[in-house]
Amino acid sequence: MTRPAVERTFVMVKPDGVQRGLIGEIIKRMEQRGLQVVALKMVKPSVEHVSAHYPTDDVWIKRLGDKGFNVFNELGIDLKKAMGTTDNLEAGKKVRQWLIDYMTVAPVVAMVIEGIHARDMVRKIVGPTLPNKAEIGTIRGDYSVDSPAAANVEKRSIKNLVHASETKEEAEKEIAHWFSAEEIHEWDRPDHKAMF
Ligand code: IDP
Ligand code: MG
Repeated sequence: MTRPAVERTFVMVKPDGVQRGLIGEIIKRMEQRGLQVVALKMVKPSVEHVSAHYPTDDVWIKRLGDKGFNVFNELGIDLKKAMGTTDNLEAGKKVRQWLIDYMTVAPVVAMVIEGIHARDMVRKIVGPTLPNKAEIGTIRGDYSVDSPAAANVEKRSIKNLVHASETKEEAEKEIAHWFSAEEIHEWDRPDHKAMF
């Protein structure tokens, strides 16, 4: 952690990734890019733990509502019919609850990933939130197909295999939420000396 470009980020294989046997594939894609696992564990999280993992502020919840609203607007689907509301905060609250239900059905694999620009690198490897819009070559683009149009009408979260922190603040909060300092390891990958 001595070089300024080296960052840590929090990554989690979600229950669908675990249930589909994709733990190894997901970790492989980060390791092959030159990122390093510095903490790792399988956990069956409680509702309370998952609820505290996701932000509770209105800005974040509205953004969650908007992700589905944008898709419904694109498809010309009536927001009231699809989500029961035209208010992005109300819609976001519903999605947040579905997300907590999804994240607690099976174990997850939580990890801390370290490396050059680790947050951005991991988000690129994972791909954007909506699997139907994720590019081929990303984890979500190669292994998932879900969309708000499919998920929201069934009152469930989008299944997109992986969670990855979006900002520095999110990464710091999430690492501390899932790992103690003793569970995070300082170690060197000798091959990285040939990479950067
Ligand atoms: P991210 O996982 O790409 O960072 P966020 O916007 O932080 O995406 O949303 C958290 C999670 O909420 C997503 O990964 C997805 O599982 C779920 N989600 C987001 N938008 C919707 C939606 O419109 N319907 C159902 N689930 C959603
Ligand atoms: Mg997010």
